[in-house]
Amino acid sequence: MHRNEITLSQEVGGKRKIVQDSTESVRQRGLALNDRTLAAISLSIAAVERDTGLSKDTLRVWERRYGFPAPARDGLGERVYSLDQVEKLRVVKRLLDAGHRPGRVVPLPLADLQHLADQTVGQPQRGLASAPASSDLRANLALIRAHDMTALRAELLRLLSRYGVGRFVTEVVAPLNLAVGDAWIRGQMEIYEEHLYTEVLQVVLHQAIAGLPEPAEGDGPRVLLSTLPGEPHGLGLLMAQAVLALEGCPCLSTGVQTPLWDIVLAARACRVDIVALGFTGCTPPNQVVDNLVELRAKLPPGLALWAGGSAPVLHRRPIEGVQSFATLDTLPAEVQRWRAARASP
Ligand code: B12
Repeated sequence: MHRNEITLSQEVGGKRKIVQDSTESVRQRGLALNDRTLAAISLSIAAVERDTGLSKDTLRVWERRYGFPAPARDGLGERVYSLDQVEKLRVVKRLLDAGHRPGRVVPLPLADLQHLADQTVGQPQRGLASAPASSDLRANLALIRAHDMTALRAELLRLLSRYGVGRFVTEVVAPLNLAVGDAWIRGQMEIYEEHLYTEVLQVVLHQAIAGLPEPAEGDGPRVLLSTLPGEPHGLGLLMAQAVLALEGCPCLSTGVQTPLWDIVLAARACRVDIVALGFTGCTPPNQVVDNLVELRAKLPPGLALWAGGSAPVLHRRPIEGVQSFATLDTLPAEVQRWRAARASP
């Protein structure tokens, strides 16, 4: 069966009819379906695994440990899950991805889970309310939800030319990222919509960077940007690259998930002064620290190692030989500091 496909059994003209459908389209057409039809929808454990990203083992363990999910059994004694249970599992999965523990979230009723999702993202309009161009951002969010990527690109390019690269990155893109992430936690945005958004934003940020003057020969610091394996988020990195390029730094990016040893090789071959990495909370804290300690030991002592992003561990306590950045605001001053240190004998 195709991904997310489920079995709908409907009574049609007195006969039982089996219909294959996806949970996505059932959700979208939900209002058109009557309660009897919805009650008849059931998913196999394999379909639930595909739909939620929760493994069959996890589903069975939770059933034993927390009494949820509580699947019915079909004629063959196999587990079958109602649409309501799958909806709740999707919310649970989002909260787990955002860092909550199963013991805390799985036993909660759906209303409490939704409340927890709201608390997890903080203020209801976190990203939007703080942005000077909040009405523009609301419009951009609506374009993502409408899947109008052509209009989104045009709108972002308009904001880029209105605010300039620096303000565009910190005042338009940063709050929009927060708003998109929050919408996903709340279940108002799907992962494929995050992908659509990322693709458009990458094009616009690359265009912004390409439009900046080339650094003069001999300008520094030369910066190599990347993320390590396990960290798929590259927008923070691209935003950092835009700010660095605006400061006149020659930048090289290997994109996301470059093996540690390749970063060492690239840093040496490209004669960079700084290696700059991005981390979100998706990379386990121990992995962040271990990787940074290992990389620090493998890089020449004179080469700076910068680490930015929302991974909490970066900002908890300093890692020797690593400079951490919680936002992009301090980046220009740090570039100046690097230049001043190089200029002084
Ligand atoms: C787009 C996006 C995706 C895209 C990424 C595509 C890509 N090529 O980048 C896709 C769809 C692939 C994705 C996947 C996932 N994502 Co995602 N994603 C996002 C989103 C909306 C923006 C991504 C991003 O790059 N953020 C990172 C940067 C822009 O933000 P930042 O870390 O706060 O960094 C700031 C500064 O620190 C600085 N900075 C960042 N890096 C650097 C580097 C340097 C050198 C410097 C100086 C500064 C700096 O710049 C930023 C300024 O705003 C965020 C929402 C958010 N709030 O960020 C979620 C988010 C990061 N994703 C999240 C999650 C949970 C996931 C998934 C597990 C599930 C999902 N949402 O699909 C998977 C990961 C799968 C895996 N293999 O691990 C969570 C992480 C939660 C946590 N535990 O911390 C977030 C925060 C959403 C949320 N609100 O929960 N995601």
